[in-house]
Amino acid sequence: MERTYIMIKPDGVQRGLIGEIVKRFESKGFKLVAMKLTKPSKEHMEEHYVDLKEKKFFAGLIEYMTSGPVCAMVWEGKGAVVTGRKMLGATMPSESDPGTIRGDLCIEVGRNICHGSDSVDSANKEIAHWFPEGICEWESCSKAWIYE
Ligand code: DAT
Ligand code: MG
Repeated sequence: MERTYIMIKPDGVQRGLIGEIVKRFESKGFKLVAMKLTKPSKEHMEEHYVDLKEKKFFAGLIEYMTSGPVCAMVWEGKGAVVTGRKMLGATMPSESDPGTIRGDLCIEVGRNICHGSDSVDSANKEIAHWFPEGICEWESCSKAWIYE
């Protein structure tokens, strides 16, 4: 089953939005298989966003992302990567549709409250980067009521 790395950024944690975001993924039918609150180091965060290191907003992005705890999660389910991105909404909150997490809950790109893997390949890399200890394998009793 596909897995995606979803992270609530420091602004989402500070604004008390962990429950709201977790609720959306749970209600959808995805299964939570890893979760922790952690304050990432600069090096750890730079590695996570290594593909953006040439961008002019990179330094500000790292400062923001290391300014407080993040809620790191792995969610599992059919199409979790693509659907997870749709649930987050567009990167720019001004372009995120109402009904999406960013569309409903934030205003600025530099405070867009959540991260989601953009491909299965990056999900696997991000899960290994954030959860080197591994994830929690478990069977959900609602599986037969979510999948046919
Ligand atoms: P996403 O988080 O939707 O995958 P991304 O990977 O292109 O988007 O960028 C990572 C984060 O960097 C994004 O969530 C917020 C920040 N960012 C992206 N574009 C930006 C910009 N033009 N100005 C400021 N911050 C930006
Ligand atoms: Mg991205």
